[in-house]
Amino acid sequence: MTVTVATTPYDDQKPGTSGLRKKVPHFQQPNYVENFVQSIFDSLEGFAGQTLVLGGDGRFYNREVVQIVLRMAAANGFGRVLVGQGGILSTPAASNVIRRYGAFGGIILSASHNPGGPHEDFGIKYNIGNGGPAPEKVTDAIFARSMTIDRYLTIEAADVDIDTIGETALGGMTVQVIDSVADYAALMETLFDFDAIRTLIGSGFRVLFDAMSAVTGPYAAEIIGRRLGAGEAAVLHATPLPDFGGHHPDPNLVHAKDLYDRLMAPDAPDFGAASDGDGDRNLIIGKGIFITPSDSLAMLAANAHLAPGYAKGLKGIARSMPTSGAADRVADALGIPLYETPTGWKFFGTLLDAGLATICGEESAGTGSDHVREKDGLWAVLLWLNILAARRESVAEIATAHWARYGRNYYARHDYEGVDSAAADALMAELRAGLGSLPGSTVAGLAVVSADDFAYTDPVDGSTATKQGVRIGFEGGSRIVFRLSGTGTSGATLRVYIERYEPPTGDLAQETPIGLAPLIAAAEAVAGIARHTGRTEPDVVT
Ligand code: G16
Repeated sequence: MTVTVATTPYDDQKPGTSGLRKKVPHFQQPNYVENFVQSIFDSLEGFAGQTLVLGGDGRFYNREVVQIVLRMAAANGFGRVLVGQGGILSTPAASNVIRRYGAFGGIILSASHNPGGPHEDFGIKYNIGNGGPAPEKVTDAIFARSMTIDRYLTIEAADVDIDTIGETALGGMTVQVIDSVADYAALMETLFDFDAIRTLIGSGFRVLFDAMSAVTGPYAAEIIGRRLGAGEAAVLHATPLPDFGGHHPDPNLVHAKDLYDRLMAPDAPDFGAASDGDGDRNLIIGKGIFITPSDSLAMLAANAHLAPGYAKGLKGIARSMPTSGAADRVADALGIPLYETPTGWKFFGTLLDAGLATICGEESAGTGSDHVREKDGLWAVLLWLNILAARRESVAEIATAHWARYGRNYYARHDYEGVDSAAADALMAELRAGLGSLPGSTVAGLAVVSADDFAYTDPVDGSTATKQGVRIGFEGGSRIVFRLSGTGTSGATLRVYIERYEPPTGDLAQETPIGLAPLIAAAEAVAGIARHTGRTEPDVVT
């Protein structure tokens, strides 16, 4: 029986870069989850009798929210919900399920790479029928509705068994519990040459994948461990835990340091990789060499034709603005367009749907293609393995040859986390106010040639996004970008992206911090990071 429950709005349910992310106790406030979910449903039209996909990264509170959403979906008139077994679906797997079964949309429960647990982070995100994150016009509508909401709909019913594959009736709706891995693994088999990768691994090539006690464990165990024959020991931290074992499931050099150390050791495996909480990010480390996400995008794009799914070539490449220009050079060489979008995978959706881009990537450890509408951690790992199997060269050899041909974009991102929001806003405001006078000036000895605040017009639907990051260009093609993260849950996170291009004839083997030192000094000089935030060092460098 449908029940209408009176509620009052919360004023902080504005989705960020990727859905609504808050601390668990924040989500546990009375009606907080219900308000947001009802605001999603109230912003959509035409879903009566349709299918919704539901799953999450298994973090603390996942199972409880699955039950809340199931009851509300039934009350709101969905015909069927496809839910991953145990409430588990990686973000790319959820995107695939939405597309494969022609679902109306999906709700993904995740705070991505943020830590999990009773006092850590949780998140709710809505994806549309193309399988991708809701575009801003939808998230704006959800937020607007959340500000006026006065009731939500649910049904009185016991919890559904979400651990057993099969169908259950819930009110007038069917709940179908599906295998979390099967459809995704089948999709990967259509894109990559599993035989060639199996042969590579069979010949003694050693792979180590760190699932970081997060959602990719079961996916990697099935695909890398079983189907590709690397064995159980090739997948570290393979069991998803509600608190990710107390770690940040963030595949970067800080939080995946153990993996990094193992790949730098004398007896290192040939290839190391990791993925994040919800399985959409990736970290790629070859024996003795870390590949930055921006370089990984460029190298994957340059070699993608070696995988069966991309043998016909790429239609275009898209990258977020702060991502380095390494992929631009590959697009140039391939004679295909390069699209520069704001940060947020949602901005790639229209380009992928319109067939303008095949491969997309972001500096924030995300790469993916038109096979789904999310970035995809395991996909990137498998494409790398396919390329390694086809070229029979090491990661280091592939990277060195790439730089020798295209030049190298030295790149680092400095994150200042948990900064006082007012201080971070003041820093950005001051930067914006000074943009007009920067070109032609010199900062810490470097000549500024351009300065602006990135604005974007989507070439497909004409939608616009402004204030997407302050970028300062220097003579010789170096660049610093400043923006505030849209995914944090406490205070503000200032991101400073630093890039310097070295042509093929230049020094391609510098240590990155040394290569970037003059720009790091310029970032401080132009933005007054220490003056505004009190911080003299970033918390995380990636
Ligand atoms: C999300 C978005 C990405 C974005 C990243 C960082 O990733 O999907 O497109 O690059 O956040 O965003 P920000 O710099 O605003 O924190 P994820 O993996 O957290 O879902």
